Amino acid sequence: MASYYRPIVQTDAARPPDALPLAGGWGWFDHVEELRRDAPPRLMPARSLPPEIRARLIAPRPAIAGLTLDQPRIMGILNVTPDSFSDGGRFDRPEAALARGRALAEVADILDIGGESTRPGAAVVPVEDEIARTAPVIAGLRAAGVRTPISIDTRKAAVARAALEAGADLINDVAAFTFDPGQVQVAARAGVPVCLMHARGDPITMQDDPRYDNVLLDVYDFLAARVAAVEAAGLSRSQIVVDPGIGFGKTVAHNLALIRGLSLFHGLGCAVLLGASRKRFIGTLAGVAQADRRGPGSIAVALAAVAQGVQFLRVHDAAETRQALRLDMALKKMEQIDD
Ligand code: HH2
Repeated sequence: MASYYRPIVQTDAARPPDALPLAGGWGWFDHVEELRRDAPPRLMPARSLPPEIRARLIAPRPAIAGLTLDQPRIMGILNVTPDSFSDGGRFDRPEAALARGRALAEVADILDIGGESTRPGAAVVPVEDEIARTAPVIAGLRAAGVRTPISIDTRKAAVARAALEAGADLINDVAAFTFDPGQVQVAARAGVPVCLMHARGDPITMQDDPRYDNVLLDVYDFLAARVAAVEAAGLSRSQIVVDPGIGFGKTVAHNLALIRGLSLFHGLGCAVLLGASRKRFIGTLAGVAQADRRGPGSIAVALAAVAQGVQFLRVHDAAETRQALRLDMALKKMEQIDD
């Protein structure tokens, strides 16, 4: 049975001389947790890691869409939809979407624009409608002088193509390029970075009793296979972001297991993204029914992800997350303090 290695990430300034840097970022590790399907987890020193995994864990991640990954990056969500689970209908008129996009660009490192809700139970949006919702907003932001990188959140090649033509820089696909066979070619031809997210089933059925043998290892294996597939289609591993897909075919326990184990995904040699913002498990655990009141719980999860070296945080509350990150980075001695 295969072994998987999860670095035990630390950020303390007191660091042993043989500690290894994690992915060129703010974390380091000198121990890893060895995980197997047929045995209990075991702690082992990082010096005993297989060389290939060691190399993937420590290699600095190249910039993605111009963003260096030596610090956590905020991906601000702009849903141009009538029905997204927490902000549906708020920004689906072009003027509202543009105003929101310009405000978000002030605080987020990258904007993620989506025209199809993928909340549990959501139906597929026709391609023309999805293009009509997203491409004009991207073009409008560019025309207004917004230079912040833009990600298009879509499963569909035609939508991604129109978005890239309008000025988008990254394709974020919640189906990890399994929904539309043309999607990978759009990315390969344009040479843009991509985000591959794990989902179990499609949005209509994904929350119907999801089961895994071992959720952390199953999601890791899925992402490893998808990274290999898009690499084979011509994309470079250094331009792939991986995401365990919180809430996409997962129970509360599955989501928690994935968040606790996030640093495992650095072993894929890719930047890691987490999208937990305002999701249902936060409401369940915190007892908050209204999605737009789940900001504090979302920030708690975001900081837990940063503690595991996660490079991208996909969030609704970008300004609040930025504030929390500034403090977190200052406490980790990552921020220049001038006073
Ligand atoms: N979650 C949503 C949509 N896109 N992309 C990535 N990479 N990771 C995620 O976790 C993720 C995602 C769902 O959240 P939201 O966009 O707020 O809602 P909706 O799908 O209802 O528009």
